[in-house]
Parts: sequence; structure tokens; C-alpha cells
Amino acid sequence: MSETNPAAAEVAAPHRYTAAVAAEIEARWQDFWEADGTYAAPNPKGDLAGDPGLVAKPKKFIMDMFPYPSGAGLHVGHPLGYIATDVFARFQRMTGHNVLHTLGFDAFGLPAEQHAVQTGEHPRVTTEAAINNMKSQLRRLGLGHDKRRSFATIDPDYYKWTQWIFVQIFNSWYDDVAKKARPISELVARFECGERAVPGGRSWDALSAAERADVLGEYRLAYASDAPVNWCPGLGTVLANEEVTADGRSERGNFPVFKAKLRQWNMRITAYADRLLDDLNELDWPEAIKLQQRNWIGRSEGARVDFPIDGEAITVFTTRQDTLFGATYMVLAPEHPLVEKFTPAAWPEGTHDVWTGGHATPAEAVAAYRAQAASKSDVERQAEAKDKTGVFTGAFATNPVNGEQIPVFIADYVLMGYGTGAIMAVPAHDTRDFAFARAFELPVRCVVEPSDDRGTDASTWDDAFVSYDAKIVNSHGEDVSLDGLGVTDAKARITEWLARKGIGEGTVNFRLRDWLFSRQRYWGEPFPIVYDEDGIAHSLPESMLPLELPEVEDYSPRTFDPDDADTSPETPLSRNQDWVDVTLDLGDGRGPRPYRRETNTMPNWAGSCWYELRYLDPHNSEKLVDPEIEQYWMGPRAGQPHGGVDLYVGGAEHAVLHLLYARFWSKVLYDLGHISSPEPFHKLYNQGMIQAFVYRDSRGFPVPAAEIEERDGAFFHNGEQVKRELGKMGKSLKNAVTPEAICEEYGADTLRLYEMAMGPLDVSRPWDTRAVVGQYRLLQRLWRNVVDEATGEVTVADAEPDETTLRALHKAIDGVRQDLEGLRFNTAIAKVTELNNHLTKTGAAVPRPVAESLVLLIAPLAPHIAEELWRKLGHTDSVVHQDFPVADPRYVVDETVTCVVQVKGKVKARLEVSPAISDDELEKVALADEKVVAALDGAGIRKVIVRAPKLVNIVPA
Ligand code: ANZ
Repeated sequence: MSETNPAAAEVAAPHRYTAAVAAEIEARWQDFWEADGTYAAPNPKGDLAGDPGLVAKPKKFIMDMFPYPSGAGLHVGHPLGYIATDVFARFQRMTGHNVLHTLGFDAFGLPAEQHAVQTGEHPRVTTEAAINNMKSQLRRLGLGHDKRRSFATIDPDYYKWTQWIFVQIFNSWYDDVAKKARPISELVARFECGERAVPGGRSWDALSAAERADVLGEYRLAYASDAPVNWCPGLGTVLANEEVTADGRSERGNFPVFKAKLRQWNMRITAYADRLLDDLNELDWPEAIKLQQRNWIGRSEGARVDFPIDGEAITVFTTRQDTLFGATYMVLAPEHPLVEKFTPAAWPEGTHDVWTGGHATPAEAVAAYRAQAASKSDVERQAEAKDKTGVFTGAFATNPVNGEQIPVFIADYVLMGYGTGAIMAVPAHDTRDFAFARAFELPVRCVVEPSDDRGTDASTWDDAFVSYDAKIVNSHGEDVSLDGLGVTDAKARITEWLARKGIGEGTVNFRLRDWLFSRQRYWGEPFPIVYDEDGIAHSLPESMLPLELPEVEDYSPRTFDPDDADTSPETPLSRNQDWVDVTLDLGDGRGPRPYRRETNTMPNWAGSCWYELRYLDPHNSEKLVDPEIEQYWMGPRAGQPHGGVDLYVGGAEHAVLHLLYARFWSKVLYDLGHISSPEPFHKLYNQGMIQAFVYRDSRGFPVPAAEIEERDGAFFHNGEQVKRELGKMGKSLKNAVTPEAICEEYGADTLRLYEMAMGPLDVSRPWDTRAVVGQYRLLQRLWRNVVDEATGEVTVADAEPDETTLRALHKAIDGVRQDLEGLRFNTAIAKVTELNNHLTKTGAAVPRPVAESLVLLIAPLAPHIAEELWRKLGHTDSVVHQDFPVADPRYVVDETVTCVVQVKGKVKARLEVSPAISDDELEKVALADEKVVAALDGAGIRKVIVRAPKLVNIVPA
């Protein structure tokens, strides 16, 4: 019967699995699961506590990176990861685990806010509408989420705890000796009793309240500071380094970003640099992501070295202290505070014209150069451009190893925010210094012997010689010589010499900066911070949390000019005077007092820093999370010494921001004793992207992919030939396909199977709507193997399967089990397909045990049809909690064939071997056989003829 004529098919096969049948089954089971609480994961205690037998099982906590509820809704690319974790979670449920799987919403965000700015509509209204839309889209996919545990980060009873965590961080300091965070009260106690000296040398008692607050601000893990920040007038907010692109623009919106001094909240993540680095080793994460985090943290071992100047010193940070003898000039960052100090009134006698930049005095040159540097971002400044700019300060410093006077420059390739903001330049062995030295006609001195044939006269070189694995030359002073040493030994020797002389020391430097934590926006968590009349910041007591977002008239940051760095932000919250100016009793013994609220809000990253914990104990209003519950789902265990989520699936774009911040918060909460797991996510997996074909007309504009006709490998839109390329899926490229459309045409089970079958989960793959039908056919054949399409009766036979079928079944079970465990869903589907096809081909009624196993095998992938067939097969309980089939090893091993071994043409032995055995292997086995050895009786061998797997013929010498 033709499948291309559905009307005819329906008459002849009224019980065929069709889209309409799928729709009916799917809706029915989704309702059932919801009413039944099928996916509810019991907790060991609390209001979600459940069956103690279930809790006693091993646990699996399986998570997706939760979505931002975009107003545009989901296209078929979005649920790839959600389906994958769902399949995995279902498999884990069927293999004896208590599985926690749910999904919340990361709902503070700029898009809803930008919309609010433009329309005046409250971002909560649009956000909640988007959440509801997304929820119904996701429900259609049959995801087995424990919905009791879902929430959005904008829910006040969620952000109460985000604010509470902020208060904990604010009220902590990092103890470098114990290497952990401690309550700030302990630091105060140490200052009070004199156990720890107060910076500045005065006694704690003698300090005013404001002075004490300043001292503590230097220690708190959350602190306000006036540091230069990335100010993006176009968005009306400051941004974290992580949110600025390589060309110095905002990642969102692509507005220019400037450096500006603004009072901002920061998180002292740098205190955790070492631990963030070290603990990566214990995590089961893709190496590429670990590497990105390592690079972001950027640990560099090197030395600080003092270069004397006018009775003082300029301290540099270098990772190549072994090249000190090759330092022929110095460079300070243009903003370096010592620049003015050493800049003389006039150019020294004979100053080279190229050094002065044509300016009459050093002060003028410096001022002009600074203005120029301020307009560039750090990233632009560090770009590997060949032409380096800079200007001489008129000052000279002394190279401490050889007493040489070397000129001091300012140049923008040296950044104030890294190391000490000053470098010794070794042009022979550093590319940037080399380019600079050539531009400014500075001497280049070789101190590391080149391994190529350029020789040691650096004046003739075309580029720097960079090597960590060569011999040091030209490096001897009065009481130290590095000549002949390798790089590592030279570093050790010179570092020891510097320390002995008191002019330097070995040190470790990190690229990681503190995390800029405030935004001048409306749609974020308000800070639980108020300022008293002295301007001192106080955290709100827990009883005043959540501090809810106030209503405001206008959501926009102050009108701004996106291209003007000199505009400064006015936050939307600051315009609600009634909210800002309050009289509060903070419960600190000072009674009711007037305070002014902090009017910045937290960055979007805040809400995703701890959401895994809320899933565990979502309705707890007394505690962040109950310790017993946290311990049960997240605590350290064998193979997971730092605890954490068992599987976390999401896109690779979150390598540093979210994943670094969440790790940091976990560590603080762990140090303070609120949780038992110092790491949030034990195993991380990055799914690939679903790409889609983009069709462009002759002008290059995308045309709707759904309207394309294909003829002989060419593509046409309204008769015009168009070009096809692979790109992202989305509205703007007119190629978005919605999950609803596919569900309507084939059903959610087909969509799930197709997405999982497209390729290995971590690889990007192009969507092809025409290929979806392949999985639909698989489900139709599966259905036919159990149900009579004409009568709707179950057709399975109460008979024992034959040997071939048993082998096909157990091989499939064995393979599918391994594949699902290893997240190889595409190959699992191939194995199910193979078994299903085998059953179809036999033509006979499928034996009941085989049909049941087949249904169980496919249940994690296509849960609705599996649930339906399971009931049809006479079961009364849900397929969700059945045991996954276990392969019988007897049927998994390959069948054997009999191999005849002849010696001098006579059969001497018969061997049972694998049909896949190789000639070499078979020859070895044959020659080792007892009977063959006996037949040869010590005679040598002239020739062995092997015809694997059936015959071996041995000709003795
Ligand atoms: C002398 C030298 C010789 C250097 C040589 C390198 C090669 P990483 O590995 O990234 O830590 N540097 C130090 N502070 C800097 C700053 N604020 N802005 C720009 N560059 C800075 O890099 C450390 C190296 O980068 C340091 O070692 C310093 O140059 C430069 F053959 O010192 B080096």
C-alpha cells in the first residue's frame, strides 16, 4: 500500500500510527504524567520528601543550562540539549536511579528591558508571557521534568536568596592563610584584639566608623570601588570584561565601550584564582572548556623586579627574568601613577626626534599620548598590530643587573590593569618589544642564543627570537652570571639573586580581574544594601529580604549618547524617591535611621550562579537549601570529590562567564558552611548546534526556506534561482522551524528521535525537514510490530523467540545500554532501528518478550509511543519506572563458525572461531591447537594457507 496516499491508507489501516494518533497519544500521556506526578523526584526530607525506597537509590542530578525566555519562542534548534538530557534522565530512571531533572528560567535580561524602555510595558509582563509560551512549547515535547521544582530567577522568593547570598559574600573576607572565606566579623575581632595589625598602623578603636568601613572594604568579597570600568553609554550600563568583545564593543547591541571611573560593586573572585584553577582538575569537563577557563584565569609565574630611578623604583612584572640583561628600555602604561613623578621639565640633551613625538616638552608629549590611549579599549591596545606607538617620558631608570641607564617610555601596549602596569622591554626576545624598538630606534640585545642561523648580532634581525628552551648568553654582571644556563635554571638563579639583593622576588600573577557586579539597569535583582548618613554601606537583615523591585515610571537609563564616554549613568531605580530614601531598623542596635538604598541592580549572571541549589529545595523559605537535601543530591562522593551536578548540558559559549561565576559562588558558600560541594557541576557536556540552510536571492537577502523548490540540485524561490548556505537558524534568516510545526506533522516522538538521530550530540548538524519522516517511519514500523493496523488488536505472540531473534535482541539491548550511558543517542537509535527492522522482516508475530524489550529500549527516546504500547501490551503501570532490559551475555557474543584445520591435506582439528576472525589471528590459533601440534610432531612449517574463517591448510617442511 502506498504511504503517499494517506486517505487511502487510513481506510485500509484505520489503526495505523499517524500524526493524528501521535497527537492523541501524546496529549493523553502528557496529561497523565502531569496528574500522576510521574517525574517527581523525592527528596530525603522536606515538603518534596517521597518514597524512602526511591531516595535510597543512587541519585542522578541531570541539568540543562536554563533558558532565557525569549519573546520569539523556541525553534527546533533550542530543544536539542533538553531532549538529550531528557533521554538520559529517562534511561537513568530505568536503571535504578532517583533522578532529579527539571528546568527553570533565567528571566532577568536585557531584551525584555529594552522592550520596556521602548513601550513602557513592565518587563515582568512580557517575561512572564514568554515563560508561559515556552512552557507550553516544552510541554509538547514530553520532557520528564519535575515541575514542582521549576522557577524563574525573577520570582521574589527566588531572588530573595540571590540577595541573601550577596549579603553572605559582602559579609565575608578571604583568609589567605586558611585559604578560605570567613565571616567578616572574625576579621573585625582580630583587628579589635590586635591579633592582626590594622592596615595603616592605627588601632581599630581609634578609627571612625567610616575609616573602619574603608578598611573592611579592602577585604570584603563584595566591595564597592571607583576603579575604571567598561562604561557602555549605548546600553546605559557598565559591563564585565567578559561582556566586551575583542574589538571593544558590547557583546549585546554592539555599542562602543569606554573606560570610565564609576563607583561600582565588585566581587573579589581573584581571591579564588588558585582554587578555581586547581579544582578544574577534578572536573569531568571538555578539555577545551577547561583550557578556556585556565587561559581566562591566566596564571603566570614570574618575578617582580625594581628598577631604581631618582632614589625610588619602578617595579615591573616579568615572566622572563632570565632576560634581564637584554632589557634595553622600560615601558609604563600611560595611566601609570608614577609617570608625572619622573617626567622632567625638559627633554634631556640630545633626545632623539622619534622619541618626542614632535612635542616641545615631556609633559606635553605625555598628556597628548594619554588622551590618545584613553580612546582605545584594552583589547585594541593589545592587538598584535605591527606598528607600536608610544612616547619617551624624558626619564631614565637603572637596569639593576648591569647598572645601565635605560630610557622610560609610555606606550599603550602596556596595560595598567595587568601585573604592575610597567614592563622591562627585551626587544630581542619579545615580539611587541621588538616592533617598538625598531620603530623608536632602540637597541636590541640578544641574550638567548638563537637556535636558527640568524646569529647573536640582533641589530640584523627581522624579528624577535622567542624561545623557552635555549641557552642564555651575554648575561653576566659583577656578581651574577647566567651565561650557559637554560631558561629555567637562569630564572631560578636570577630570582634568587634579586631576592638576596632585596630588589625583586618570584611572584605569581593572574590575568583574572575582580568581577564587576553592578549594572545601571532596572530589570535585575536590587542590591540588599543601604547607605547611612556617612555613606557607609550596610547589608539588609534576612528579615527584610526579598527586597522587591519597586515600580518605576520609566525604565530607561538616563538619556545618553552611545558614542560619548563623558555621559554618566542615572539608574531607573534612583528615580523612585519613596523607595530610595527609607527609615529602617537594621537590627544592629542603632535603632531606626534614615538610609539611602543602592540603586544599581545585579548583573544577569547573578541568578544563574546558584540555581542548581534551588532545584534541590525549591520551596524552602527558611534556608538557602536544607543541608541534608543538598548533601544527598550534590555532595561529594566516590569519583566526584567536589560533588556537583552529575550531568550539565549546555552550549560551549558559556565557557568563562556563567561557569566561572557559578564556581566562585559555590566555593564561597562552601567555605561559609552552607553547602557541602565546592563545585557546582561535576560533568559538563557541550551539545552541538542545529544549523539550518539559509537561501539568499541575488541581492544576498535571505528568502523563506519553506518556500524553496529544489530542481536538479539547484534551488529556486518564485522561479528565481537562489544560493544555499549553512548558517544559524532564526527568524532573521527566514529559516526557523518551530517544534510545533514538526509535532503537528509527525508528533513529538518523531521530533525527539530525529533530533537525537541527526548525529553525535556534540557535533553541529544541519536541520533537514525532509529527513524527519525517516524517524516517523521507524515509529510506524514499531507500532506495526505490536498492533494490527486493520483491527487495532495487539498482535504479539505468546511464543519463545528463535535463536536469531534472541541474538538480535540482546545485541541491541547491550549496544543501546552502552550508547545511552555514553550519550551516543544517534547510534542507540540505529541499533533500535536494526532490531525493529529484523522483527519486521521475519514476517511473523513478534514474540511478547521481544516486543516488550523493544518498547522498553525505545522508551527513553520516544516516551509517548512507548507508554502507549506498554499499556497495550497489558501493563498497568507506567513505562517510565520499568527496569531497562539487561542483555544476556550468551546472546551477545558473536556466533561461531567451524574452521577445519588440515595438515598435509588431512583434517586434524576443528576449531570454533568468530566469523570475523582475521587470517593472522586464525593462523595463530590453528598453530597453537594441541591436535595440530601433535600432528606436526616437531616438523617445521613450509607454508600455511589460511582462508578465514573456514579453513587452514598447513604444509610441513
Ligand atoms: C620581559 C620579557 C621578556 C617578557 C621576554 C616577555 C618576553 P603573561 O605571560 O601574559 O603573564 N607584561 C607584563 N605586564 C604587562 C602589562 N601590564 N601590559 C602588557 N604587557 C605586560 O605575560 C607576561 C609578560 O608580559 C611579561 O614578561 C611582560 O613582558 C609583559 F622575552 O617581561 B615580559
